[in-house]
Amino acid sequence: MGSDIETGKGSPPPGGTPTAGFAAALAKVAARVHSGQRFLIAAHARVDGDALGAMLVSAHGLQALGKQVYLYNPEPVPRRFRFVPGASEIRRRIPGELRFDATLVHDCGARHLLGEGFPPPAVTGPLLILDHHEIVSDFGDLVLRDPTATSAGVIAWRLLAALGLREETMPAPLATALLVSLVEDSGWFRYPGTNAETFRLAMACTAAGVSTWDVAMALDESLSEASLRLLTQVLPTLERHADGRLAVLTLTDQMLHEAQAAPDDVGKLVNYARALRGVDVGALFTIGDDRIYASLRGKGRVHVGEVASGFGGGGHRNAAGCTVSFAAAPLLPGDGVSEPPRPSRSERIAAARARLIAALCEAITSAGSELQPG
Ligand SMILES: [Mn+2]
Repeated sequence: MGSDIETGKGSPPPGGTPTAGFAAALAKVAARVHSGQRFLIAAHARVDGDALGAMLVSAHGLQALGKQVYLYNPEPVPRRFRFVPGASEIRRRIPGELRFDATLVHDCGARHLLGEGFPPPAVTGPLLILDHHEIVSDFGDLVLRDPTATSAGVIAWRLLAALGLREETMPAPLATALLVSLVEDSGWFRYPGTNAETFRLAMACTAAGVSTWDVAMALDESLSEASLRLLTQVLPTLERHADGRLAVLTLTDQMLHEAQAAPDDVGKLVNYARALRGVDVGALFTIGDDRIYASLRGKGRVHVGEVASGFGGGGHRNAAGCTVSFAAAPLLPGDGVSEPPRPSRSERIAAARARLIAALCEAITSAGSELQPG
């Protein structure tokens, strides 16, 4: 104990003290929203608690300001988030006749994360990006991004505050959505991204009447039995690499089938890998039809967002994700007489896994084994 504090590692970033660049972007985005009337509210596909919470912060806030909103996400809302007021209003399609003055895109650092069916500019109007990712490939017409913000919900709130909403009179449905975004992206106020602004906004949420226990019950105390059966399938897949500093768990369709589980039941399996003593990076490899989805979690020493970006993904220092295709494998060299042998599916999966593991081991090794300041 104590070494983290002595080296300054893990001390919260300033947060809540936006840079001059952020303040300028905030003024521009606020002016754009002020002058518009109809807004599309969007976020990255496969919504997590922050993406969904941030969308609903904006939706409730803009409605309080007299604007019209339409909420869109290409996939169904995971069961554990359906209690958040307004979640049932999220639609998977946009009626053809709708046109928007602008679209607020939440918690998204890259265009492709919006999904393939994201509507064209003629429908969306300008894209206003409200984000807090550090590793991004920029897109959108105006970008409001602060990597020191705990969650995208915080950015959404800062915009509403610039438009005149006040913490003291936060509507309860908005406060529920904001608290969900805060607790999901801060790990209930544990991760290094937790700062004074996180607690100040959480206090405003509780003052608005939101119960942390009700939120915790809905998010974390309502597991399905299938999710526990799935745990018994996934935990035995544990592998350690890099002298134990990398822990990998693997999830396959077969395991979901055996556990009679749905994707909703996967939950936060990757955290079991990270939580092990001696681990710097925990990973969950979900094997899809033609790609591996890698969910990466760090403890501060290794920048998993940089590893993910090497595979076209992105995220934060301690939480990131990427996909590695194993569909388009090149033909192996043949003997020139018979058909060249094609690698089997399991060989292609093994090759994709090996690339991921090699990149993670390299990042772990180059990060060194001593805690570095900052
Ligand atoms: Mn987020």
